[in-house]
Amino acid sequence: MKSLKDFKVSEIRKDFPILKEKVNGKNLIYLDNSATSQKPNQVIDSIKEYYSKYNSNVHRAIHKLGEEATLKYEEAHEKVAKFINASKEEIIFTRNTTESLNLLSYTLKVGAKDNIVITEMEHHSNIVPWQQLCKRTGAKLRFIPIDKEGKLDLTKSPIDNNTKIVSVVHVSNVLGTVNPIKKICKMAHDRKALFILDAAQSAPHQKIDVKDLDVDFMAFSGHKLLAPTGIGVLYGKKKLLLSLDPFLTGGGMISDVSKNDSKWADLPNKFEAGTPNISGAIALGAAIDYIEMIGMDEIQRITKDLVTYTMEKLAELDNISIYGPGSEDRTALISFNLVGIHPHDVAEILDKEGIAIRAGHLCAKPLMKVLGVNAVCRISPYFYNTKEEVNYFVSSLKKVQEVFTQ
Ligand code: C6P
Repeated sequence: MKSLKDFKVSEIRKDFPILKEKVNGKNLIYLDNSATSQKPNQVIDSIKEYYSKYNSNVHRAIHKLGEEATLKYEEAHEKVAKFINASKEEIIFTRNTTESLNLLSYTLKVGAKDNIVITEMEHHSNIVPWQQLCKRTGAKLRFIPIDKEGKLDLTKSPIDNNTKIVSVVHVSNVLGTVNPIKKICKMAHDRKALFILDAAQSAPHQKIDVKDLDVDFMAFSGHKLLAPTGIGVLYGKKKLLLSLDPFLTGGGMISDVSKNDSKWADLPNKFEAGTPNISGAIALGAAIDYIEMIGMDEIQRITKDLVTYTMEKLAELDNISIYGPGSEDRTALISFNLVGIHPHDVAEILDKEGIAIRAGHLCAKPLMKVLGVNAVCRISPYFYNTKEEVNYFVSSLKKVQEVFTQ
């Protein structure tokens, strides 16, 4: 018999048209939400509405359509600001987490005697920009190591008086580990270093209060939280954003231009050069409305419950390695390997069953090296997934093992 909660999920699923699709002749079971989430009708409709009813540029036009587009675009800044407890001028729209982190790596200043601290569990987007900054300036890149469980070993933190930037992932896209951000942020601030949070994997799953965490900057992507691709967010404390030079220059980000000089526009426009992704920003606002309608606490509860359930079911399998900590310290996702079977083979066979998971190095090659593997399989449920889907996934994994042991 269906419980009230199951009923609610079945209602929620009706909002996501793609979940009715067949893949390889089978019902789609989408378990790759950490790569990108699916989109509800409310988000898809908001894009259609923009293009069919008030498509126009923002901050430029005197006409009615331009006014409406500008109003909705500004409203999107406000919704994102409220979502993370920031103010509107502290929200910069970018393309994604990667661009937000690059913006910082090109605008923050470090010198040859300084160091930048990240961790062994970072996504390439929170490694490569800092490597490049170090190459440009002579600064050193240092890593907080992970322990055997897949948690950060803060007793071995390299943060010192020469650390200028500490940039850390909130939830690892490989291990699912939820890091103790308040604690690491304080460690950075105690040494007068800036703290940057990569919230790409946490923003879709939990409430984030930038004031409570006291992070200086935070980056996340819209596409992992129900919004379209091509819209991302950089949050920054107002006084810090005011102190930085702009990243990209040109139209939309100036207050005055003469032949030889320019003055910057107020925040956030100073960091939003050129025509922005207007429909993407509006759709991100619609995605936030949807998340708030369901309730972030409820989303967190459903996903956490699914992750815990999946961990229990996977424990029934022989010859499986699961990476990262137990359910109490993780959220959102589970990476694993079936002994003797390449992750790409696992993903390919599951795909024939209509099940979408991710397999590969997950854009975290340094972490793969620490784990002693080249690749992993990853399942990442979201609040519209069900235990029935998890059951089918686990029984299909058992079949994969049978195929390879024949
Ligand atoms: N991780 C994954 O399947 P972009 O591509 O800019 O929207 O997000 C980059 C990024 C940054 N940090 C973390 C922790 C991430 O997980 C990601 C994206 C996807 O794991 C795509 S590789």
